[in-house]
Amino acid sequence: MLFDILTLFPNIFDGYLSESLVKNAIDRELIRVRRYNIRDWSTDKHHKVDDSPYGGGSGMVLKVDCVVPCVEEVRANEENRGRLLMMTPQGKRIDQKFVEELSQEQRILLLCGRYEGFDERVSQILQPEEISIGDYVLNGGEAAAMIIIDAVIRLVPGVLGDEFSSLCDSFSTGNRLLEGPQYTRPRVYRGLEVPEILVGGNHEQIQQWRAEEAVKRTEQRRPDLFQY
Ligand code: 6GU
Repeated sequence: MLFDILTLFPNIFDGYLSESLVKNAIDRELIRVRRYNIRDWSTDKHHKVDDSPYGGGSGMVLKVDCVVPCVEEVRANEENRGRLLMMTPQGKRIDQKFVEELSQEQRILLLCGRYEGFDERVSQILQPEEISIGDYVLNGGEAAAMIIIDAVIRLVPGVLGDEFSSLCDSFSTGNRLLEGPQYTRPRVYRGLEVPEILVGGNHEQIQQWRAEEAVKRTEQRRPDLFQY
């Protein structure tokens, strides 16, 4: 799976891409992540990428004549044109179902904005899928792009050690429950004991207990997910 990130701040991703599961997935060539600096497509002698809005108002708007050529060139550098996602708080709010859908793609392009947003003609010309990660405003789309990559690669075969574990994720297709409590050693800490049933070794009973705890927790914390 190939991710192309188009951003004004490619270095924001350095830490994320160089640690843990993501690094491992890249090293094992299960995913590829390429970054492009939108500024490299500025034709202006000062490498300007934004300008003040027509009609006045605060903030700066990303210039259509940088963003469109950037996306078009990056898109054309592979046979597969990929799925173009524009990060914006005005987009469709994504969920696990959308993430599952993305995990089936060969190529995903993540267009990250900064400042007050993109010139409207970027959307008119490129017709990206505009997506949001929730009802709050970020300074830029970069954090959202990392969240999307993070959620999607869990579902790419081989990325997690245990294929089963992403199938059991809360919010996945076929699972509308939060997970119940988990414990590891020590068995007693500050007087708090691990539930007896988990150390008893009866796997049927343990499964049963976990299923009940998952239901309880979902009822308590996310009644909106819970359907009887
Ligand atoms: Cl995807 N981008 C920005 N800039 N803000 C957001 C967002 C995305 N999702 C929620 N807020």
